[in-house]
Amino acid sequence: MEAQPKPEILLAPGALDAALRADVRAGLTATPKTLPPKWFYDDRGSALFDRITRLEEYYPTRRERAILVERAPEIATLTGARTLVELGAGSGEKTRLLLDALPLDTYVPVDVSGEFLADAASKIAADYPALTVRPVVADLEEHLAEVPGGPAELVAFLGGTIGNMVPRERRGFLAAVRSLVGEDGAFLLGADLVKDPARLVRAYDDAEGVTAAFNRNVLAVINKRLGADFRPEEFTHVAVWNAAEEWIEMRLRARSAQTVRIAALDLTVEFAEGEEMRTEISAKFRPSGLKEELTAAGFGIRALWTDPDGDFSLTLAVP
Ligand code: AVJ
Repeated sequence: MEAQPKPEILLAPGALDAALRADVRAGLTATPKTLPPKWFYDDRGSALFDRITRLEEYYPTRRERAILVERAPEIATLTGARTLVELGAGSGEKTRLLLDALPLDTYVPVDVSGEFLADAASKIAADYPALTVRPVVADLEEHLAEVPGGPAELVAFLGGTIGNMVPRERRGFLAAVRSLVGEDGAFLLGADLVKDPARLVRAYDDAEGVTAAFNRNVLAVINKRLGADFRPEEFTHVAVWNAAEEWIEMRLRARSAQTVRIAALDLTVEFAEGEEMRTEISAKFRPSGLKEELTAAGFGIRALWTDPDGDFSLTLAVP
């Protein structure tokens, strides 16, 4: 039996808590109010996201998996990667497609949630006994430069999470990934594509209300971690397509005028009836734009694959 992989922790103690406080204070005192999507993912939020990925309306996970199933052998031949660094390591299901296809000796899952990571890493370690698993707890916005890798590594950022960043954030992030990849690595990026707005909105406003519960859960997270008294059921889930920016926006709309107290911040916030607070952007891309952004960050495009319906993309970028 392999020893349990022990996560390497790049996050300073208390750093996440400080980031949550700073984000909530800045977001709730801004006009319009906003909250970053990063805080959706406590245990309940992660379980709700997991349900989202299996919804009929939410196509990205299935489409990306289909591309991976088809292209994993090519990714293996084109990169010959021995180390896989996975940024924002998911629940591991798509990861396994890469682990099965690549001649890896090391897998480095990187995630901000230590518990989630330790759990996912030990499952992988148990199923791939010949693989060295080195989980790293890190904030992707802060610690990319310190993530350990190795020569001939493949850095993967799957799921379309790049869509959570605005263009300026993407520029900084892609530049940091470019440094991480070095001169003989490669970068595998999953990104959702622009399509019929009605389908996009449905993917973010499902009939069962799972996405609505996921969206409201951020209020429960703030209640629990910062002693706030949000009443999540007093907020309506809203998903809109912003055609100018080409992103989906999720918002929470106050059903009534209300006052919310955030004890840990000594902050009181007023909501007007109908006031909307943005909780997530999920940018959708065009292949041309993806290529431009990657090229601007210093990458060359080795391949850009989509599923047969052209819904989702997987780009293999190289130095
Ligand atoms: C995990 C950021 C890729 O943007 O599609 C799913 C999150 N939000 N439904 C996405 C999400 C609402 C998801 N990402």
